[in-house]
Amino acid sequence: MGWSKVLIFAALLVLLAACSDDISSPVGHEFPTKLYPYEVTYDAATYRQRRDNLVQRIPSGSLILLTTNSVYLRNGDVNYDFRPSSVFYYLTGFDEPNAVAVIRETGGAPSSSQLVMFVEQRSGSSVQWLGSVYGPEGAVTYFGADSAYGSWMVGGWLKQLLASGTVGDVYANLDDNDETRAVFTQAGGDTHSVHNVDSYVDEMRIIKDDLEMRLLQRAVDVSVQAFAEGIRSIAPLKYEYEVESVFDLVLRMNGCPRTAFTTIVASGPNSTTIHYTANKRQMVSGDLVMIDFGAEYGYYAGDVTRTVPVNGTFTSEQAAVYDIVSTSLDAVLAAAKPGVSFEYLSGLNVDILIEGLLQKGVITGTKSAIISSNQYRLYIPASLGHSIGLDVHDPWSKGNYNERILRENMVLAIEPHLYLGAGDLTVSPAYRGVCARIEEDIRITSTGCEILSASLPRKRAEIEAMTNK
Ligand SMILES: [Mn+2]
Repeated sequence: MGWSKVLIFAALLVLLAACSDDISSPVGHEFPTKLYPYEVTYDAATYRQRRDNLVQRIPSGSLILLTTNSVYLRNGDVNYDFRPSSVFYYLTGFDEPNAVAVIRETGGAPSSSQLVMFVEQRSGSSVQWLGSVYGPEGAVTYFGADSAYGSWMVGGWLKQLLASGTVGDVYANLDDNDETRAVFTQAGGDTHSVHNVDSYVDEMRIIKDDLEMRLLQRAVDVSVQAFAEGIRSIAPLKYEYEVESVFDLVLRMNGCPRTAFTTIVASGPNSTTIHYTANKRQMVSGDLVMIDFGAEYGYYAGDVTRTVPVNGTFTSEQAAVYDIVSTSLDAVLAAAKPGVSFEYLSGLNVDILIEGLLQKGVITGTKSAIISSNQYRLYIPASLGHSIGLDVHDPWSKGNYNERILRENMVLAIEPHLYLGAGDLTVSPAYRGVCARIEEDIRITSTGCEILSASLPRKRAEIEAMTNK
């Protein structure tokens, strides 16, 4: 290395040191939610805006009570990794365990929100063993709390407030975290009506804001990169978990702490099990392997599926089934735009898939009879898709989401599939046990949709070209 290079290298080190100073907090804790080297995603204004939005949706004078996950025991003295509750995180951006948030409106027109937080405090040997936490000071400085206290104070504080006669009904994240009701009851909350706030927050979560879009795109990008490496690693005689390990490596190398859900690597006969997660079979030439994988980045979920021939070439039956699914996906993506109902897209998907099966002689009968008798559910057992976000099956999945009308900035996973059972006598023998699913993540734009996972090929010939032949 010449002197000029040494100087450039030294200058880079100084620059990196300066960057890392920018993202450190004075309380000796890493800046909130530093998810990727030198990328700061914490955005207090966005979370405040969500709280302001929420208080305008629920009756005036109400109190919103939110808790997040604890750290849960796995076995012995080993804990599961902590992951915040989604509704709590959506409204606070706070990602330490055992915290409570109380949100109230400030009054005025339009009304805005006030946030009181109760967070973990550490000192002495607990800092030595576990590291520092934000503490009440950090909750105010970085998370926009108007006031903050140690977690141990929440019971007394809440009891006093509920007894003051200034609080109307209580809205709590009851589904999001099952510890919220206990906090409420311990504070003598029986005197107040408690409602579930989750459905109000769910309506907000369905439309993604700019911060969410950035995190979702990153989660999808890492997922796509994992597929690019993972598909290359598929070969006869490899075990399913070997392929899974390649996905996991790419995930961790990209700053993602974990997958958004348990990875499915389902080869051969396992592919007929929709949620197969054991991933321990040795794959053989002639199998198809269905891989459903999603990275979690900044607590947002990617969710992508590809179906790949283990030896690099689809058989003619596998190719026929794959192409039917691929044709339907193309049609659904072309039709997805604001104003279109999810029910319409689901119907379009079923029409195309059943027509394809009939045309190829995979099944016999008439399309109308197969649909009206629900026979089609044998081959299309799952939904066409779902919303993704902080949860891989985002709130959209609750209730009758078929009635949902697509709107701009909804983000959906679209996953047409055909599952032809190994023992299904309605299916022509050569096609029994053949399953294919292809899943893309999309954002609804003002005029159509943008495929967030577009850089991962999905056409049959492209998939064949990607495999390790
Ligand atoms: Mn999915």
